[in-house]
Amino acid sequence: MTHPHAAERATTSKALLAVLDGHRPSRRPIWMMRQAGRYLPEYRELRAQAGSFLNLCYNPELATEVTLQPLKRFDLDAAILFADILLVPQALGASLTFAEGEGPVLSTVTSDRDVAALSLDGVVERLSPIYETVRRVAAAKPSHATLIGFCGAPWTVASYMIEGRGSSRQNARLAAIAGEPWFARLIDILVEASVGYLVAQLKAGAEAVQIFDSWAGDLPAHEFRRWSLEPIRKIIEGIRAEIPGARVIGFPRAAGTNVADFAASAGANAVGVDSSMSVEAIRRDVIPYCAVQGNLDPLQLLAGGERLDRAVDELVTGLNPARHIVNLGHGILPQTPIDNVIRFIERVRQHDGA
Ligand code: 1CP
Repeated sequence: MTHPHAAERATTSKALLAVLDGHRPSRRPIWMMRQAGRYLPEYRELRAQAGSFLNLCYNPELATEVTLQPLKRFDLDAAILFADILLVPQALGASLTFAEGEGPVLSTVTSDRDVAALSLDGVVERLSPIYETVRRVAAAKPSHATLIGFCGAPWTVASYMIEGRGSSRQNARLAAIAGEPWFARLIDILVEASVGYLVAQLKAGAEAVQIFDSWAGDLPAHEFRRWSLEPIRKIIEGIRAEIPGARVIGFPRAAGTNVADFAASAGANAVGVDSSMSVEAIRRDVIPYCAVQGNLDPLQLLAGGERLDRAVDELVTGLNPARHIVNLGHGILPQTPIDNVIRFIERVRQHDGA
């Protein structure tokens, strides 16, 4: 049996999907992590209107508008669903608030009893406003743009659940390294919830999904394999058991020399890499296995000027366009001047057809 994307695979004119499928794109696909966000005045306005960040996430009408804001201003190849990785723990039963200027605050999970209190029952359904946003964006976005859904990777999400905030990962690292049984169970729960959540996003119209492991760099090598790579590999396998050919981007941020292992065995169509990785290391560790996404330093984008042009030139000329999704090494910073974003995208476009 041919899989559902078979026809599209051969003929897609969407640059980002072409690269995920291993083809040469019509132009270099570009998007930016956190492209919908505080550096845009129109985001800040809607965010104020919604009252809180979580209200914005759960309001399909406003979340759709926010998702599309960067595509109205810039010549981008993807829209990323506006939501947050911490909605999954909330749907599992954790309490979640975003303290103004402080970031997320969650109830903590540090024992068998805390893990037993989490509920996988109905978790996918509780996130249904998110799928409504996906459906609306899929219907409204420009046709050349790809809609990317996402979730956090089990390790990164577990670290927020264990610490209750984003500032430290000491207790989470200890639980992982000590091999606590409740920690292993928490990871399994997050794998299962993430499969259901991403399958629902794909069925609602997401054309690819990204799994963010923002804190993958905190794990020593063998723990990385066990708690970052292996759960992500299982999520990808679980998604494809339901949706054969589903396209997935893995982002094991700051994983250093573990990136090669990840690229070879996670099963992702592309691997996102942070800005510390040189073009030579990307060619050696990622390109033999899959496409790469990245990795301009967000501070280089913020700084702008001719050095930004040179950094773009080095990145783009160093990588085969059939294997490269142009992006940052991490999320765009709120202070980034909009003119620098325009300059970045124009500079990449100058290389198309060259
Ligand atoms: O006040 C505000 O407006 C909230 C700021 C904000 C935004 C715009 C947060 C709070 N989350 C988001 C949206 C978001 N988060 C998106 C969708 C939009 C897009 O990418 O354009 C995505 C994909 C995320 C993912 C996310 N949330 C990650 C993984 C990526 C990364 O940046 O490493 C993480 C770690 C979070 C947690 C989170 N959400 C928000 C904050 C302040 C934090 C904590 C970050 C930290 O601990 O440093």
